[in-house]
Amino acid sequence: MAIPEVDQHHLAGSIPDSRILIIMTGGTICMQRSASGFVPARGFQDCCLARVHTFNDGSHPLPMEVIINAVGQRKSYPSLRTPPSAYDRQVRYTVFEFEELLDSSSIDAKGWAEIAQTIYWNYTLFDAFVVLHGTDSLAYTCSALSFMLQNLGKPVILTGSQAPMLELQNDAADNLLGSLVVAGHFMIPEVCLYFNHKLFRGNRTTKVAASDFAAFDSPNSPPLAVTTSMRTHVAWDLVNRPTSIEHFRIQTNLDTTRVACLRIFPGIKPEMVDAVLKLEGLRGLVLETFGAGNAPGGQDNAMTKVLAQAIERGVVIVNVTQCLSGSVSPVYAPGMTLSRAGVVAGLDLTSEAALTKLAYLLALPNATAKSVARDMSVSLRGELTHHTHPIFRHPDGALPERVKILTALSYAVAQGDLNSVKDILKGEHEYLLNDSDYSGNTPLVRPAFRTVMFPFRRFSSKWLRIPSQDLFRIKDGRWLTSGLLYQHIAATSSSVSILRYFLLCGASVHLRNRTGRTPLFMAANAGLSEHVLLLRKSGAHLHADERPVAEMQARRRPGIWALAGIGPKSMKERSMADLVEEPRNNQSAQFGRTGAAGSAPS
Ligand code: ASN
Repeated sequence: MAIPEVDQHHLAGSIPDSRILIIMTGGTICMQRSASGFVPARGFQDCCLARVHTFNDGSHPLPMEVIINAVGQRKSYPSLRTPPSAYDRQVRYTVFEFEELLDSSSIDAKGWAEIAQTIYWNYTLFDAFVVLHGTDSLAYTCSALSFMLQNLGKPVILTGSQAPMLELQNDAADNLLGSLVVAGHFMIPEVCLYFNHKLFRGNRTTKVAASDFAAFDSPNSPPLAVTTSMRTHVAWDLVNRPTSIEHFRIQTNLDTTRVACLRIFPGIKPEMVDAVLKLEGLRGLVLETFGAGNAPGGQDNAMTKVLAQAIERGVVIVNVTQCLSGSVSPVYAPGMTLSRAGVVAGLDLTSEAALTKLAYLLALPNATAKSVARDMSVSLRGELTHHTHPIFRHPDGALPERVKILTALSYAVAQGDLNSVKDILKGEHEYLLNDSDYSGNTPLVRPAFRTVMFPFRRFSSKWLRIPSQDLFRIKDGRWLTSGLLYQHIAATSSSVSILRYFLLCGASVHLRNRTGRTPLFMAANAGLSEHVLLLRKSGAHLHADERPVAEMQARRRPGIWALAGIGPKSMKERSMADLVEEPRNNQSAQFGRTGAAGSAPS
């Protein structure tokens, strides 16, 4: 039997490729000159990428299949492979172009739904998604998608450029390559924006420059990652992860036609505000106020009355600041008056996030003005800052201390001892679970020895054999742990409750170890049906590269592999059965993954 293409690559000694779907929506990045100015042009992969060595190593990989509609129709697209990165990994990708390529000033909720659906249909076929988009409305699209994609377990990175890829001097190549490297190497399961060497949480961004290459910023939230020279430094303690046992799903019907945004200015007339608030059908208004959330007027002032009457009629009014950074807080009398009138404090939401969040919340089934007003001040996807959130930082611990902790943890997992696991992870050590990536994102210790013996003198008299490559990697001369260890060991641990605990703490079900195996594969291979079911419930699926091997295994043990998603239906039918499942509109579930990075369930 022919060895699958990816395995041949694997046998050559490299880390398995990452598979990325690039979704092209338009924007300057793909534009060409025309008589009427720059306009989007088709054929981006052939024109702009195939001839450039950094985007094409010339290895002619097989085509990639892309699902192009809700009934699961697949189409093959030519794929390209980047040369190996500094982390010794190659990224294989294909560009899927939307039928109509847009200048992003024309995008609306329909375009956002198209992006969300394309990701949803292709979720199990790719490791990550890069969306190419114009910069004008990019921050709005990032914010909208962050709410539309629920229980997201894989990276979705949006980017674009200020100058087209085909211009001699451009930022397009750097932005796209940086996005591919981050998406293909680091498990950051959020909707992000990559621009000018920085990765931002998408719903915190705003466009700050009309033509500078440093076009975006996220003034109230530090970047999630920064690329310097050949390395990417991820702020793992800031990364949000899904922390509920649920599938990825989408909500596409945003109520954008009944929300509006109004900027207060000195001398603005109450009648003007009233006219906006009385627009037919209006259900939500983002009010951009001065400083810490102040607007003209006093207690019995006409402006305050206009706002209070609208709130009485059921319009949700959200107060955000016109300032680039900082939060709305009722410290001054005018701000206090607004909140007494029922205006919701949007804290440090950007206008883009406030507007799209309103549209999202208003479209939820059973949404009321009261529920929307309440949820506008709560962080759903890290879009605003709760000052009470705990933040777990990575201490620059010396190796021996970390080894002790890790060794104890591995031992407890291997023994199925949940109480010890909780004890070890408690408090400051919870950051360990967030310190995970696609194995190989930094050079792993790749010694000749496949396993390492760790002494447990402090914890026990025993020694433990652990595959070294799953334990440590070295980054900039420092030893760091790989979170892979826990998911993978837990997937085959005798205790399913440890696996559940890790999942509720935000452990990723999609990470693969150095041999390209997911926790689901390992659990199925070990014949652990309860573990397999729990992983599937949490959105785990076999990686496209694992399927050929899994299908062979399924001939011997069909039962367990059927639970993992292989047969008795054909592979195609089964993955489609997963995919076409209607997104559930379970409101309580929407808020299941909102905890701060590293926050653990009690
Ligand atoms: N007008 C362009 C767009 O948003 C601007 C850009 O992409 N730099 O599509």
